[in-house]
Amino acid sequence: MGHKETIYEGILKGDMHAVEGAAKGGLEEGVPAGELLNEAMIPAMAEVGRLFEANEYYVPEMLIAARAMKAGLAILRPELAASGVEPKGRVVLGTVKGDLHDIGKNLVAIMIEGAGFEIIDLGVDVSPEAFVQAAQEKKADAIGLSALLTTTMPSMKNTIDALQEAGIRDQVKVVIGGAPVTQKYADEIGADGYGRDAAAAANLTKKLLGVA
Ligand code: B1M
Repeated sequence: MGHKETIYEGILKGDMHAVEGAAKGGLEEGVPAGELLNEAMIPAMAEVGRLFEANEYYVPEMLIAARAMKAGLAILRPELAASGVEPKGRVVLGTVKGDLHDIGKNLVAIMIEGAGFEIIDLGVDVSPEAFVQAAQEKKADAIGLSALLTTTMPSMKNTIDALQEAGIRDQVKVVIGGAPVTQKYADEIGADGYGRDAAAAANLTKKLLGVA
């Protein structure tokens, strides 16, 4: 089995050691990190989602698959993000309050880092106040909000409102995304843009911050 197949199968089985080993092996053999990500990791996670929706996987299977994916991402991260130049701007990123999903957010972080920005990753379950505080302290150029649950999407609007109240809304661009999020929702809550996936989020950040 090749490295990509091992990564794919390893994520489905939740075998983090297999995924780590294959990610390292692939890189050592010169397989581009983006190829390992786009052709093995992301499709594997999509399959996990399909199996969950078909009631073939339950939360424990999802959890160990997610852990395996994160282990693989940790190996790819330096390769994906290697830019070696001064950051083009600072982006505060997090999954909104009440939401613990971070796989997509971590991918967005990697892609935005890869586009040359510094990422300040606040993790998951981030309150509007914490986003505002980080934006002020780090002098962020943009804020990225991720939500995977329809029930946590309103926290995106709450965060934009909190930025407004703190008087810094016009100093930061707000990019939102996550499976249930749409451009329509972004328009409704006054976000600056919506990224369908991690690559779109990185392109949008570049565009909004005027980076070629
Ligand atoms: Co959860 N979960 N989960 N889950 N989970 C979903 C999201 C769900 C759709 C599954 C389902 O029912 N079909 C469903 C949400 C339903 C809804 O609200 N409409 C759901 C549910 C219900 C739940 C729980 C409530 C389950 C329970 O406990 N009964 C619970 C909630 C916990 C909480 O957050 N408070 C829960 C828990 C979990 C786990 C912890 C077990 C695990 C998360 C582990 C982790 O993240 N560390 C998990 C997982 C893995 C999933 C699924 C299977 C996969 C999510 C994922 O990682 N996808 C998911 C089903 C699915 O999506 N089909 C599901 C892969 C990832 C690469 O894609 O995150 O969409 P995604 O990110 C993409 C884009 O959306 C976009 O770019 C990314 C990369 O291309 N993107 C952005 C994301 N953020 C962005 C930000 C941007 C721009 C683009 O700008 C800043």
